[in-house]
Amino acid sequence: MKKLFLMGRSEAGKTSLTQALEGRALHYHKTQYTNTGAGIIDSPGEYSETKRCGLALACFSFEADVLALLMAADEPFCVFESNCQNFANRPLIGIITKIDSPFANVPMVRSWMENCGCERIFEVSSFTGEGIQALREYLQGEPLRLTLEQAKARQALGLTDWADASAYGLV
Ligand SMILES: Nc1nc2c(ncn2[C@@H]2O[C@H](COP(=O)(O)OP(=O)(O)O)[C@@H](O)[C@H]2O)c(=O)[nH]1
Ligand SMILES: [Mg+2]
Repeated sequence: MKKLFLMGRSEAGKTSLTQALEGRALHYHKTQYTNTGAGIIDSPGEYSETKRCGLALACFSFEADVLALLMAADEPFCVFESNCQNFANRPLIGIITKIDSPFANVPMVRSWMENCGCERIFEVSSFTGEGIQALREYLQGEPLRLTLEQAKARQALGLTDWADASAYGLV
């Protein structure tokens, strides 16, 4: 099982998604500090919204196997910069939450996530349960471990470290 780190602005749906992935009933709880459980690290939105706190996200990321940017499908703007996968040395995925919202604009949020460098994008609703199983399946199994040489070979091809490079003869 891969350990997942959730980051995103307040109200993006991180804590609800944690509860949904863990099979718990949803209840609102303001996240006051970074919580770590067996499989998920949930951070307060302020870390993603405040420049001075943003560095802490990089520190927390070292405790996880997969990093996720969370954005609600009805968010009006994106707080993450382009190519922000550069701060990470773990796979970075995007999770679009609240796809059940009547104000959802999934293609727009998807384009923000692609711009951020997310290598996979999941669409979920913690309310209806849609997409949760696909995310659980992705988290199954052991995390991919790369050697320095494997990472450098991918970088030489202009690929992200975690890209599936089998088409280039790399394992
Ligand atoms: N419509 C909808 N609302 C959601 C969903 N997930 C969370 N919310 C609501 O969004 C608000 C913020 O959720 P929360 O999980 O606390 O966000 P966090 O600040 O990122 O941890 C709460 O009022 C939730 O009930 C969802 O899948 N669909
Ligand atoms: Mg929270």
